[in-house]
Amino acid sequence: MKRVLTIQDISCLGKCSLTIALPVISALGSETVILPTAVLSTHTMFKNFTVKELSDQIGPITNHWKNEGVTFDAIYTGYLGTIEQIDQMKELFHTFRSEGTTVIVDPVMADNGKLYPAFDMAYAKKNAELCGEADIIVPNITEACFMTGMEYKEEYGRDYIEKLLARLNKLGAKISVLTGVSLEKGKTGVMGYDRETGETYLYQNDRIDASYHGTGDLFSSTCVGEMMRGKSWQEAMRIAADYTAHTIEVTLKNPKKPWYGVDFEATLPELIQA
Ligand code: PXL
Repeated sequence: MKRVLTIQDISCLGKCSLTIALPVISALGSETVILPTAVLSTHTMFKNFTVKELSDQIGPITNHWKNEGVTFDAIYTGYLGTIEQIDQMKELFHTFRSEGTTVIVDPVMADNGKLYPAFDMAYAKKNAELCGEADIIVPNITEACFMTGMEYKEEYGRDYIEKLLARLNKLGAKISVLTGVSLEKGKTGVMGYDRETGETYLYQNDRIDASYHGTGDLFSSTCVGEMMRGKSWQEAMRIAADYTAHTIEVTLKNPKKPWYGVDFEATLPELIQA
């Protein structure tokens, strides 16, 4: 069985970060080791959320694992809280990366042209450094713009996306994947570039006019789980894009849907069997 380490916050209520990554990656058949970066009462789209940083636990926890001789097939980072934690991640990659380890960085910090409440430009710059250490990065367009200094646009053509991908590629990851890419009216999806093969991959599915919190985490967690099930990065991205869109559709049909996240619990059985 593959063993995945995922490092993100625990938003106790909110269906995002670890409360998505742990069930999804486990359900896809990998042992999922978690390293919580902070505990929040809810994600940061709620008002009055509480936060307890766990930066001081990262050293002792990882030292213990090191002494136990633990190894990982994948290391996947999502929402991190501080610049200091990004430095801690670089050290962690250095400690636990071996030849067979795939490092996936989702530089969670922004969407729809704006940084999330906890972050600033210094954080974005630091996240760009972390992306340089990864095998695969999966930013959305907003995050890619903050990391590369490119202007954020709501309307764009293929040229803009190719330029953004080229700039992302310069950050240093082997594979750069942009999410939320819409190159045709009514469509949305992902575009990726593999610097080793020079291959570009575009996948678009039908755009659903709804924006939900945690869907980026659902996409990334599904990609990680599927790659660990032996899928290529392109196949994993396609499956994850379809699964995320399908889950939004199912959520929209639920008359009692929560505003703060998607009903992935309802769709997970289909993903496992697919
Ligand atoms: O889904 C991304 C995410 C993860 N964790 C926390 C967040 C967010 C997005 O806002 O607030 C705490």
